[in-house]
Amino acid sequence: MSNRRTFLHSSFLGMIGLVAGKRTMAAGGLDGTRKAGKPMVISTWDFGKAANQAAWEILKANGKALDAVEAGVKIPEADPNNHSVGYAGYPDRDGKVTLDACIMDDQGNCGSVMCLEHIGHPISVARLVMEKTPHVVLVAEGALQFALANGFTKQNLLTPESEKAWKEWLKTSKYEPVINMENSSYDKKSSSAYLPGGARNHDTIGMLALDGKGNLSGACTTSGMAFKMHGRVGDSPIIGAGLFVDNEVGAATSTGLGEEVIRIVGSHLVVELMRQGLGPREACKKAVERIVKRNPERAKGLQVGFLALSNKAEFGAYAIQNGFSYAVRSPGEEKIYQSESWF
Ligand code: SD4
Repeated sequence: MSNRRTFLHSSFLGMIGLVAGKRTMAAGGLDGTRKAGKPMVISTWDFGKAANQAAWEILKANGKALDAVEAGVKIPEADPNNHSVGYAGYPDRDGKVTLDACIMDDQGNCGSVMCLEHIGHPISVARLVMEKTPHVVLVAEGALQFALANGFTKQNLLTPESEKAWKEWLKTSKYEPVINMENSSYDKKSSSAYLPGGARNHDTIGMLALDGKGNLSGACTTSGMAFKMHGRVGDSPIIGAGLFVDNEVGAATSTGLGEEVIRIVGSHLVVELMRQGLGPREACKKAVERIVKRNPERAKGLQVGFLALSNKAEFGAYAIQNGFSYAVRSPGEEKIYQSESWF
């Protein structure tokens, strides 16, 4: 009897999911579903496309979602044209490049590094924290010491271009997030045109993957908000805020102004809303609503975007402002979607 009830309940939720999926597809292809059993990977912003490709190489060879997300986000981490992740990330106000990253697998294992300097692939250090220590988080000097002890080598992450941007910023030292800085700063030569006297809201890559065995994993890595206070940590390396994975339900990640995401423990909220039966897009929208409702006037000047993937390969996103994009790679698709937004 109880099995039957469970079956009826899940069938009903499944139907809601299908109907919701169809409705949003019809409304402009902003949300979608894929057949379970087929791998897929999604990630934040336009540059997610190149990252997805690296993850896809692993997924299509029947590899694990965990390996796929690590390999995927290493692409923007090493990209000198990406000023919001890894090498060439914009520094903090003291001129130091400090990186944040976390990773989570289908078993609920997770690892994180915060405020890590001199190491170009913080995501791989986060994975080692997960696999080799009894802890979840290592920060700053301790994280660096752990990385060096495990074979990583020190690297200068501040490129001449990022240094120039920082020096330009020092002339005014304004500290305000810039909406959708992630896409506007990507692959553009740094110049005063991109430094209009304000500190900028960096970008982040958040990546979620479902492998052929139906297991989920996620990774999130960033240099954080440009020209932040030294020691500032955003949502990205915080499990539950910038990333959350629950193999029973789905996974979520976030980008944008991390302080707002931390306040609502955003990615965990999205996954829990999915557990209650909302589709990924609807769950992301509810999380956005939580931020907007707190202060609707202030929300007009903020950007936060959520991206989610269910264990049935349904995906969706929602942002406060127009302009948040995400990249999808699956057996039949390689595409950049524009997220719907509150404003
Ligand atoms: C942070 N969420 O450090 C990151 C930055 C980001 O788009 O994602 N910007 O707050």
